[in-house]
Amino acid sequence: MDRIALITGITGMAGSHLAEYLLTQDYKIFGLVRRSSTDNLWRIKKILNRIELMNGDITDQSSLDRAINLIKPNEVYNLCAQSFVSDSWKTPESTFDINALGVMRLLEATRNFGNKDIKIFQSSSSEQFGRILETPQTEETPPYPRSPYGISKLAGYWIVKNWRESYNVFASNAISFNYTSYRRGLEFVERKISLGVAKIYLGLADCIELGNLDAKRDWGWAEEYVTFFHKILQLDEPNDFVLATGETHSVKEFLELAFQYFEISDWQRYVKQNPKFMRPAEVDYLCGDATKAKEKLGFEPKMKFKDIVYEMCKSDIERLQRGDKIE
Ligand code: GDR
Repeated sequence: MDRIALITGITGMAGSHLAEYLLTQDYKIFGLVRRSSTDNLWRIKKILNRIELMNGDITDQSSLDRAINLIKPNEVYNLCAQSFVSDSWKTPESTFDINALGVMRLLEATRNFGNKDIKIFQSSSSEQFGRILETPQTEETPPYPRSPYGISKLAGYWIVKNWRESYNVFASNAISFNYTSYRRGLEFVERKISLGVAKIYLGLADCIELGNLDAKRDWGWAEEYVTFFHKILQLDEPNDFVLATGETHSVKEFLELAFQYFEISDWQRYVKQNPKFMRPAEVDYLCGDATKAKEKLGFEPKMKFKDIVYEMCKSDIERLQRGDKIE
């Protein structure tokens, strides 16, 4: 019999890639969507006829109870989030409501349903390490979040651990470092760069405005990472894993490579720094150590930094040249 997966955040980058992957593994897939995300279906357009969408909201306990009761999933992947760190200073309460209390509600919904065999995956974040206390960061590195977003994700992470220890449920975290793909939202720095530089190349823009170019991140590829979200739930025991490449690069290096892809050498003249894009508190440096995931899951990311930058640039120039709607 097919296994049943419920994905929250299915309209997002990670959710859409995970849904596609689980289809190849013969899952029946349900996606929980808010009414407002139904006009945001471009990432799952290709698979809409192979999945089922159900209205629900991570901030509404009764809608989660109803979804779990109706779907009776074997696996639940919680990928919905207010995922833009910058916005979390503007909407701290709703960020916490979605990213932290939402996790609690989902765990309670599966507990209320009463089936202990349901496995739950929580998408946690390297933002919990914030002002890092050691390098590289592992599952054991103490947290020091630097934004309302980081705090909310850290709370979600601990909610999973506590529900696991309190109720013996199968709930696991991936502490994913930045991962991206050609489906990345326009507000995130990788996509801002790939689209911005592609527009400069085509003469559609004369500059790109960014914030802090010195921030360093450990960038991986979303299509690879989501396959390990699935693997985490196939283990015999619930557990928490850092997913990271172990390589770190600055925003500036991302920019340099993007301009290199388009063979533009004097790139500095096209880049403006705008204080609007600086954050009240910054995460300066992240670099993950995924040894545990390597050992227990066979995690070995193949897409390297340059491949990632080039792939994103390629996708954006093709979209612009085809005249696609940019989203
Ligand atoms: P991040 O991603 O905060 O790491 O969280 P983001 O792409 O927003 O920022 C990365 C770094 O780039 C710097 N930066 C800019 N960022 C944006 N968005 N726009 C700019 O113009 C800009 N200029 C410089 C930022 O200051 C920052 O240092 C991502 C999200 O996907 C989270 O949901 C996820 O949990 C973490 O990664 C792991």
